[in-house]
Amino acid sequence: VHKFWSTQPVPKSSEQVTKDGPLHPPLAPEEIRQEPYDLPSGAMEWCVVDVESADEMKELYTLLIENYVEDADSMFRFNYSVEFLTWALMPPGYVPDWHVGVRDKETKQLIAFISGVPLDIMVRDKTMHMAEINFLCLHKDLRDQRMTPLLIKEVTRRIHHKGIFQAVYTVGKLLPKPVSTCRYFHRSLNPKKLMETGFSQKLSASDLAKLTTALRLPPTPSTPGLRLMRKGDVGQVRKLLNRFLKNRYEIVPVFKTDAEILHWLLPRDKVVWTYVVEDKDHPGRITDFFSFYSLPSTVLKRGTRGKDGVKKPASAGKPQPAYKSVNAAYLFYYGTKEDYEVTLTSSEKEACESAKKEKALVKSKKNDLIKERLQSLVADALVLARDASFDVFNCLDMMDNLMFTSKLKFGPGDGYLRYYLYNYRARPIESPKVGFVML
Ligand code: EN5
Repeated sequence: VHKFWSTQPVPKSSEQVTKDGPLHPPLAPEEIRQEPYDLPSGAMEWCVVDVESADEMKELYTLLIENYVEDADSMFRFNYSVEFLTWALMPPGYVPDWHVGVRDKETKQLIAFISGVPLDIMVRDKTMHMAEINFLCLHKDLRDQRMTPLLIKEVTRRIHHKGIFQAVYTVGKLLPKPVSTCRYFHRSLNPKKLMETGFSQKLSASDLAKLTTALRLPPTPSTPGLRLMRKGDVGQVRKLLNRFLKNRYEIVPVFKTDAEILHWLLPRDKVVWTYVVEDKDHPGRITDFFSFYSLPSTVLKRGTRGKDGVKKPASAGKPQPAYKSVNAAYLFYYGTKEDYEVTLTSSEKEACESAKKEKALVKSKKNDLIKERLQSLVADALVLARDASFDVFNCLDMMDNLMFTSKLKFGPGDGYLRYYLYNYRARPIESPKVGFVML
């Protein structure tokens, strides 16, 4: 059933993984193929997409806006901006050679792409150098020609040449075999536009008015000391984030240098927003931060789902919408100091019969404080995203996100994101234990 994946170092779909470890050991240099794989037709050639060239980035942008990921009903397609792609593909230590393209020999048109970028990932206290694979895209006219296996094998070959034998990737679809499955959650900021584009359910005028009221957000953020992140915060944010991730989750990136934090989190115009909370009692001390990034989706066709959820012909209803895209903010990393002071009242202490029970109570109270803190931080993120003209705020059910989703009126979407590891078998990870966000 999986002509390609059955040849690759990934667990079988039927396999019950009970022990973590690589499927094969590092390869010796002579075991790694020297030449690029042959393309299926002489009319195509491999190329490197130069991320420093504005023209080539525009070509990549165009390939993706026309051919990249869509939702299950083909109503929306991701529309990554050039600035976003530049950010995603140029982290510290990036390898130009891992930005693999395929061109039509004759016209030089870019017809396929796959990328890798290096990063360190920790899976349950084992830290590994890996490649993060993203933006696999094949022109719609070239589908079903067994090109995808070639793109994957070619980028793998180039990664092997740098002495890296593990990779991480996310896909909406089910393949052999996810280490984790996350679900998308959405929080409407502009319910009328979401409804008119078919992103959310059609409502009557009165139901829409009620919903708009229910979703109203405060005029300004509520957290004292909240401000945009600056360069001087990088060191503290790195410490805070690495500690927060490592303490709480089972698959996390490890930010080895300040340069990586600067790259991934320092605010970038129209790409990524990061806010920190500066402690009023200790000026300069950062206690929390959160970030979100911008990823619009092109509206492909009008919403065809009626109130009853039944699909109607595309021609039914009102005229074509005035909207070309939905502006979505996606929650990125966040962190908070976990050293919350918890003291039990004497009556609470009496109610605990053992030291063990007391410890458990302290732990659950700390957890309640973290939960309240995350609720206020993400509530502020919603306000800031609304003010930056986003229509919807998205996240997955990963990390501690379920601590704030219902309170802040997020609802589950129809999309899932599966996490995969290449050449590393790992016991399944529940979505709240995933601490790694992929763009
Ligand atoms: C890259 N490594 O399916 C691979 N999006 O829910 C990336 N649904 O936007 C793979 N279908 O639920 C990415 N509205 C896989 C995801 C691909 C994109 C995708 C889903 C995620 C999505 C929307 C629109 C559905 C349109 C019909 C959705 C409901 C919104 C509603 C708002 C209010 C609260 C309840 C939910």
